[in-house]
Amino acid sequence: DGNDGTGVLTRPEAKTKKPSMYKVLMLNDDYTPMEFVIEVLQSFFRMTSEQATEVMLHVHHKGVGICGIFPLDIAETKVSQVMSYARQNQHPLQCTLEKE
Ligand code: TYC
Repeated sequence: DGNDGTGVLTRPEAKTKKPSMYKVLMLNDDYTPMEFVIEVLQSFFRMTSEQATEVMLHVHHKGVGICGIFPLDIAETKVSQVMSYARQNQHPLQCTLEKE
């Protein structure tokens, strides 16, 4: 198969190829309440209140943080859900995607 000279024809790496993964990022702003960000992280990313608080504070201090890493379709759905929920509640919270 070109790797070990045994002429084996199977290519396990081709069969087990993983999908590209995407980071869902949360961006800081000056207006969205901390409690709202924590609620979003718990509702849409299945975090405990402790995990959600940790991620929210990281974003608050560093400007950006990772909510999770997902296949593209899931990541896109998470971003839409967060953006829609933030808009419904009139918060400027921004969420975006980045290829891992
Ligand atoms: N900076 C916001 C505040 O002081 C809190 C906040 C944290 C907003 C994380 C957005 O993604 C965010 N109320």
